[in-house]
Amino acid sequence: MARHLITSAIPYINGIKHLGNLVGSQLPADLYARYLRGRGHEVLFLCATDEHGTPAELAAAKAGKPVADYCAEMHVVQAKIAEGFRLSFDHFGRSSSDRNKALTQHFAGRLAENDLIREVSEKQMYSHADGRYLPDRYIEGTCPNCGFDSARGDQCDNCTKQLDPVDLINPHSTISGSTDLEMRETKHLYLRQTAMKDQLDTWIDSKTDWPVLTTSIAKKWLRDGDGLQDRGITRDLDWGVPVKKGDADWPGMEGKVFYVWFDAPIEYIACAQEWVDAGKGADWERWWRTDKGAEDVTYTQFMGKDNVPFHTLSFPSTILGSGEPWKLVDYIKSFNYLNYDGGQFSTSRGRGVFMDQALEILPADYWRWWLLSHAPESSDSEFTWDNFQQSVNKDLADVLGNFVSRITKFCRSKFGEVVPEAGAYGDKEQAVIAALTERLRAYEGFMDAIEVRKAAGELRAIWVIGNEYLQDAAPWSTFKTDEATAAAQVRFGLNLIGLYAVLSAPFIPDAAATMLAAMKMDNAGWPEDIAAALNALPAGHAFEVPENLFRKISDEEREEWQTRFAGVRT
Ligand code: B3M
Ligand code: ZN
Repeated sequence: MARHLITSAIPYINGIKHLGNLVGSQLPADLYARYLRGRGHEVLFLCATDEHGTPAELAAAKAGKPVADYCAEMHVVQAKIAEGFRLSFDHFGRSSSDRNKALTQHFAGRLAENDLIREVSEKQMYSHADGRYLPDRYIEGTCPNCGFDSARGDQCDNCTKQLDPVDLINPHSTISGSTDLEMRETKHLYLRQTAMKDQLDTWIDSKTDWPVLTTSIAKKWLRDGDGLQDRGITRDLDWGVPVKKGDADWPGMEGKVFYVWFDAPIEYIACAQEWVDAGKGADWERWWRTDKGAEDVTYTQFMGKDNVPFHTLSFPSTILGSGEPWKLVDYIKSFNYLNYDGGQFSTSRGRGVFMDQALEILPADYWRWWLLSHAPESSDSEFTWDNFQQSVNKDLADVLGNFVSRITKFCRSKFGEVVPEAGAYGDKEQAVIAALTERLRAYEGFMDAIEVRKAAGELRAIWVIGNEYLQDAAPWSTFKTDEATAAAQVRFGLNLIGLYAVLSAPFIPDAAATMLAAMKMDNAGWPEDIAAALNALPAGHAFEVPENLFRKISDEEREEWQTRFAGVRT
């Protein structure tokens, strides 16, 4: 048994995420957490809402609410949706927690002591129309790196380059649209990432097993062009973690807060403290402090590609620069983008399916299966309603659902709702055991490597084997001439359901729970040995025919949904 710390990028508090966001971080992180738990490992799976910075301020202003109230409400909304998708976080924290405040100030103090912070008097964009400075998302303009015309003040969404508001060409205020901007002198703190360059370089180079997507982005910003830059880590905003050096005031920094991307990753640690505070755990240090047991922990982070620079450069600078024994990430799984029906998901235009809407039309498993089996790993991928309908109707309804329904109903009609006793497994069953054993090892290999699509492919193949067996053995025909053999075939099929439940649970936890409940199996562990697993249900064991596991999506529904989600959400 190993110990695994897993974090998903923490979603911004402003609004509800779309399916593209979900498949880029939280969902695959949940898949991995469920898989590792299923294999008997000790897992701490953390996520939180990212509550500071301009996105939160802008959204609260739009909603006409004080920002703290807005965040508290939206946290509850997001937690509920996460539960709806069966995201099995051990804790869903908040970056605005007191724990994160204290820890963020602590890190800043340590970095200052280690001479990794410099104070800079600099020019910032001041908007006359808005009567305030315009940090980050309060300002948009053309990216100096790639020419994209709506790059934000802190990052270009097109080329992922980290920016400062003053870098933008033709900037304007996103509050008023005003271009009446003036550069004014103000003092800020910079994290001396340049001083960390060699350490980061060596560290990234040592990660030879990381996805190319992760290391290529990291190396690009470490080595290309001007290389790694020092980063401003404070902002002229009201909402955020007040700038302090540990517990002490920071002269000249009164009224300023830390930049949201400075405190957000620190929440990964604070969240473990919140988990203990909530009475769900006893000891957070054994997960996060290498002097307190965390050297045995394997730490995996999940995120979309736009978040990679912050996790490969900025946050490691904070951790390494502190000079304290904090756990560094061991593996970063990053994702490309999921597009929507010939274009992009768009939060502002309401284009695509958002997490709350998805659950209104179909249960979580349908979405989980499609999203994970089409995860944008090696390249961007695309959601189309056609493809979604086909996947659900074929993989879930025709293959898995149909298998479970046929075997249980046939058993009920001929032998009753108990596992039949007669007969023994023969050549056909041995062949299936051999085929499944091979597929299972491949499935485990892909899950261990977090190759999500390939793992889904193996799971589908495992389901298909059962269907083909049933077709070939045809107990309904066998029964006419040889009741004992038919009984053995049915017993084999019923046992396959239990096996499928365990193997499928990381992808489709609700259907898996229904299957286990129907077979009245509560303590089904991971099948180390397929032959043994397919003898788990003894003759005479009672079961129940479950409700249909999945329903099909009709052509009318597909068309209706396609129109409905084309871009009108208000
Ligand atoms: N909140 C970006 C996002 O929601 C950002 C991730 C923070 S991870 C520390 O996509
Ligand atoms: Zn750009």
